[in-house]
Amino acid sequence: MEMKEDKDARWFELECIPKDYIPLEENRPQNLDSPVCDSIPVIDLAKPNGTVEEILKGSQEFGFFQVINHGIPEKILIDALNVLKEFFYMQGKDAPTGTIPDKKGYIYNRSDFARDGTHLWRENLKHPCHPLEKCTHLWPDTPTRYQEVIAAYLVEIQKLSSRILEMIGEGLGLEQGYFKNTSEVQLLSSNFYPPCVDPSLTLGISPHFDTSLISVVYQGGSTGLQFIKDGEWINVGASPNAFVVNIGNQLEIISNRKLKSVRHRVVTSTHATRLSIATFVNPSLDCIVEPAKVLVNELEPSLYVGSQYKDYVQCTNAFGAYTAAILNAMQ
Ligand SMILES: O=C(O)CCC(=O)C(=O)O
Repeated sequence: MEMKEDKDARWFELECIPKDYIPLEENRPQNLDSPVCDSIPVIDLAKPNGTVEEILKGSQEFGFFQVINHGIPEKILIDALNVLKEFFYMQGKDAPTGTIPDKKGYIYNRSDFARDGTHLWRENLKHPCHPLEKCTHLWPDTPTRYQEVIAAYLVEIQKLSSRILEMIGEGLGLEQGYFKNTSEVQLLSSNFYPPCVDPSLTLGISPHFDTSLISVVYQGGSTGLQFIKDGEWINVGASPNAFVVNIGNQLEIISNRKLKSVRHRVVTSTHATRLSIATFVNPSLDCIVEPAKVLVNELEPSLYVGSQYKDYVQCTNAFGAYTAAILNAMQ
């Protein structure tokens, strides 16, 4: 690996890609010229009618949709992206990575590992967020504005995700407030993907499904997020000010597979940096997740056996190497 001359160069400022960042051939990004998908619904939440149907359509056909005119002040979004950018830039070459559960309740990782053992081309910060008032003091305290800015962001995400889940519930024919006391914005995972000299060789995040009910991603108009449709990788595209929402495994179960949890990944770019803030809206840990009773009948029998969300997370090792630490922090 050849580093640039500059003694302050970061780990990604390389002339060529180290071998341990290159997955096996069959796991590499392949076709990077995938079409930008212009047919995932971009839903205007300020519209008086039709939003529930559009959300359902996006969730059934693609497992993905975007929302605009969501009512979250732009300043809150920009502040959140900026404070995270500052956080990632402050991490020097020697910053400790990994779990620091005794000191702080967050996990920072520089180029962590994919399940196949190769490094991902990203830095990542994760922390629990529920209940907010018990978590904020455990998050990074530098930059000094971090806790305040991210707490303000998460209050808005809580409101937005409740609104979206309520609309999904309505579209599925569930009783009003179905998700109200059983869903939580549990985890924030922020990703910094620096430019990479050869994006065909590396992955920002390998293909995966989310274990959430829904995931709400703010990407500030950047690209790189892709999902699979009919065997092809499709770019989500970048609508500035929009949130990308995708259906996770728990909602696929509750909807008795009427809604789709879809595999997705992040590819890198030669010139652009991607910074994203993913928030996972999950069932409460002790919640039994199973197909909603009103969606099960003789013609459409239950496709899943119910299980407690906590057990699901443990059995599927939902957060990889950090599953135990994250579960611990969330209890
Ligand atoms: O949008 C991103 O950068 C990644 C979102 C994602 O797939 C994840 O955090 O699991």
